[in-house]
Order: sequence, then C-alpha cells, then structure tokens
Amino acid sequence: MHLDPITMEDPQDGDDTDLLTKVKPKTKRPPLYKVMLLNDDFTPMEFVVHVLERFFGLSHAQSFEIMLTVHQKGLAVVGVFTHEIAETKVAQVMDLARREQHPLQCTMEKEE
Ligand code: TYC
Repeated sequence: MHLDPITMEDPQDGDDTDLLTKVKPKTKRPPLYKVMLLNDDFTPMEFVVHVLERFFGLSHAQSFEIMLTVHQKGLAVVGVFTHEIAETKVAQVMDLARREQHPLQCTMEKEE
C-alpha cells in the first residue's frame, strides 16, 4: 500500500473523500438552431441573394449557390446559431421581405 505524503491517505482506497474534486466543470454548450430559407415562385432570385449577403455574411458566390439550392430543392439551411441570434436573423429576413412585399419565408428549427 502507498500513502499520499500530503493527505496520508491511500490513493487507491476507494473511499469517497475526493468526490468533490471530481465534479464535472459545468460548461454545457447552448442548443443550436438551424435557420432555413424556403422556396416560393415569386421572390426574385436577386432579392434572396441580397438577403443572404446582408444578414448571413456570405459572399456573393456562396449566396448565389445557396439561393439555387433552395430554388431547386425547396429549402436549405443557411446557418446554425444560438436561439437569440437565429431569432434575430429570421426576424431580419421576414421584416425586409414583408417591406419589399415578397412572400419569402425564413424559419428556424432546433438542431438535434
Ligand atoms: N423560386 C424563386 C424564383 O424562381 C427564387 C427563390 C429562391 C425564391 C430561393 C425563394 O428562398 C427562395 N424567382
């Protein structure tokens, strides 16, 4: 048997005296939300590209590519954010679309 020179305990004795030092650091990551754009037949392609550049910090080329994916597949995830940021992005897109009278839809969904 070997005794720790400081505590004079057997490090292998299996008692619970060191439990408090083993509690997991509580740094849980926040849940993330996918922000999605939905296709429609009326919103101009250029408007969707503009929205992606303006609110999602994407390059023109990336924005055009995602717009085309939505156009062809019906929807696409345009980014993943914490709840508050995702909500803000959705509100920004929906607000500009409404002001410009386009039926563009933007939604968010929890990432599992
Ligand atoms: N389908 C639209 C058109 O042909 C373009 C479009 C793309 C609309 C993506 C919405 O989320 C969208 N003008």
